[in-house]
Amino acid sequence: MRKPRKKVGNLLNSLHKSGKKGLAWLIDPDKCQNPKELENQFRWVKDSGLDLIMVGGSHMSRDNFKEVILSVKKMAGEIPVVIFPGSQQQIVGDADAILFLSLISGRNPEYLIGQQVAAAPLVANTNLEVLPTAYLLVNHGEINSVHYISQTVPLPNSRPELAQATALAGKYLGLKFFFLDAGSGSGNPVSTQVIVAVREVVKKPIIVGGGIDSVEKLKAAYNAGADLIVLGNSIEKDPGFLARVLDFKVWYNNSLNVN
Ligand code: 1GP
Repeated sequence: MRKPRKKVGNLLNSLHKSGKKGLAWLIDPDKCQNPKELENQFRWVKDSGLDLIMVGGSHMSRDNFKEVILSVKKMAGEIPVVIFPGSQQQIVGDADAILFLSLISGRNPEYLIGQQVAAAPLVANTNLEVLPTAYLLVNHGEINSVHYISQTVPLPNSRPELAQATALAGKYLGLKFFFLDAGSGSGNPVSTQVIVAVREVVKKPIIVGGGIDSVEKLKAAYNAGADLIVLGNSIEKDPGFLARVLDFKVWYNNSLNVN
């Protein structure tokens, strides 16, 4: 088996080390009726400065995962395409990397280790770069698809010390990337207090997503210590939002003087 280049891990680590902020677009394959259309509509993305494209979803009612990955790869050009798997069914070797997640905010063994055991031999047969990632669901108590499907409750936004302890446990377990997610389409994103608390104890890349639908929310998450922000629903609703936040990211990084 060929060893994949550590392209995405290096990219996330260099964002974190430089202080530069990154942006990822999450595509939910279940919402892709026609992947070719997506490819045509977003041809401009390959030259846009977007850092990553993630593909995945907590619930799949279509059998189109590989087809979507292939279309997204064509659209992405040099931008890495990363699988953000909702289950072991979302593993194909045509992407560049996979977030190998453990849902450590939950207490469901199936999402802590069960799916991972089933997925590991499938991943080993690909050239996917594996990104060992602590996955923490955090929000205002809303139950979104991801909570329902995983049968776990989110960490409360109002208790940053619980998120901090959970992230610290992930760090001591050796996980290398940390994803704080409020859940797709969440009414409230992960609180800045939670991001700050996790940032205090984790000197690794922190990815934040869920319910970020304005430049103000994006900026607040960056200021709190997020290295990479993931946007899904806001781009589905308004594709122009992607271009606006990309402009903002350039402005923000220039203002930090870390380029
Ligand atoms: C969901 O973090 C992602 O897992 C993105 O969420 O769709 O709310 O942007 P949104």
